Amino acid sequence: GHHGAVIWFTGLSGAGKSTLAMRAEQRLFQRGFQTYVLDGDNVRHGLNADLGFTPDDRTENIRRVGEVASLFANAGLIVITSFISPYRADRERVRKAAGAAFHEIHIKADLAVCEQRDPKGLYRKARAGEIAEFTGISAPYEPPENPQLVVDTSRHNIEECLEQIMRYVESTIAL
Ligand code: GGZ
Repeated sequence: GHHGAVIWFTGLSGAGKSTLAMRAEQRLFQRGFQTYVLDGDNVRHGLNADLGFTPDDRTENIRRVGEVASLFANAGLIVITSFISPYRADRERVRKAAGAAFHEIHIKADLAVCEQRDPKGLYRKARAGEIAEFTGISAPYEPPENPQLVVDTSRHNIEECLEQIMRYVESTIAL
């Protein structure tokens, strides 16, 4: 299909990836595009239920998500993926596989802001040593060097961030 694309969100836990993915999906759907969000909720409980959060497991998580996203994009969908995807090399591998249809969007927020939000209490648990290898606390996050778009959720509210994403998508993908 002509409109297939992979919109790849990357960012820390609590940065706002899932919220923005759902909101962008709604907007695109209203405009008549076929869209689908891949995130931990629909992938880590099923396809990737065998994977945890070791470096190797995260790499495999992202590899599989990239393959599925590419298939959906080839079928004409605008796929939005919402994973921390902390390793640059993993994201670059997906970019190479998906080609021109790949759009990397950094959903950016300072660690301190994410930790302050802590919507699921995971940062608190990570600080207490109850969760090992937690991204930003005891596991790395490698920010993108040349993302197609950076959306800073610590400086802009959700609506403004959504507008930035939609402006990018409408000017480059969903024309
Ligand atoms: C990071 C973790 C961890 C560890 C559980 N590190 O805020 P959330 O809860 O809903 O999103 C996080 C999600 C991250 O899964 P991803 O598939 O996006 O990660 S990756 O791309 O790195 O493979 C968080 C929760 O799972 N979570 N343990 N140790 N986030």
